[in-house]
Amino acid sequence: MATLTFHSMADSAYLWTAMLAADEKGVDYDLNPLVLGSDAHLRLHPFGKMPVLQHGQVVLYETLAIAHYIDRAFDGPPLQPADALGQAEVLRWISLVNAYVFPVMNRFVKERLVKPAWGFETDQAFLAAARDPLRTQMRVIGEAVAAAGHLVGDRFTLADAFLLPHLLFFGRTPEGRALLAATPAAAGWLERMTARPSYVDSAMARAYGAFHSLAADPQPVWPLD
Ligand SMILES: N[C@@H](CCC(=O)N[C@@H](CS)C(=O)NCC(=O)O)C(=O)O
Repeated sequence: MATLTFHSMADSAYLWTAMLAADEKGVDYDLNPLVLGSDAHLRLHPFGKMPVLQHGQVVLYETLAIAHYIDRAFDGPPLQPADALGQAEVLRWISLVNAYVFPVMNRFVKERLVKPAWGFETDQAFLAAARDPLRTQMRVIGEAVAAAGHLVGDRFTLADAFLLPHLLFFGRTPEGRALLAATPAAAGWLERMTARPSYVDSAMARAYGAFHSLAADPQPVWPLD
């Protein structure tokens, strides 16, 4: 039996963050697939979100708490700086991903790739309105990683683990590819993150592979300048 169990659907971006934290720490885990909104799911997470972590008797939901727990409960490289400012910067990035990146970048990918593939109509107004926030997000990400190679300082932290799934997905859209090409520091960060042993041949990389068949309409939804 693995040390940790994640209760989640396999393609959850937040699950991928939690798995990445475990892989960076060298902690093994397995996945208990959840049916969204099922009784079993709501017993584990009253708000019907995922992932949920189980470690023996410990059951935790909310990815920030899960990732923090994994970092503190196990040996392995620390995934947060020890100093007050470094920790605050990691928390700021996690907050930024939760408050701005997830609602815009993740939804953009769903509208652009997933909905058409599943036969649902895309919300064009959302796609158009996402342009400016996405440009701001990419600029801020690029500036951060240009400074020392990672979102916070020169080492992998939980901040990187929170952002990676979203930039990976976004890079599958023409708009994401264009913004990455225009932000070489962010593109370089993505390349380095996906070359890490925690990503190569990981459960996350395998789950992400399932999305490779989804192709966005190549016609850009905004000018790719
Ligand atoms: N605040 C939660 C958010 C988790 C979340 O939104 N997960 C998505 C999957 S990436 C989810 O559960 N989606 C199902 C839904 O919203 O119905 C956390 O940090 O864990």
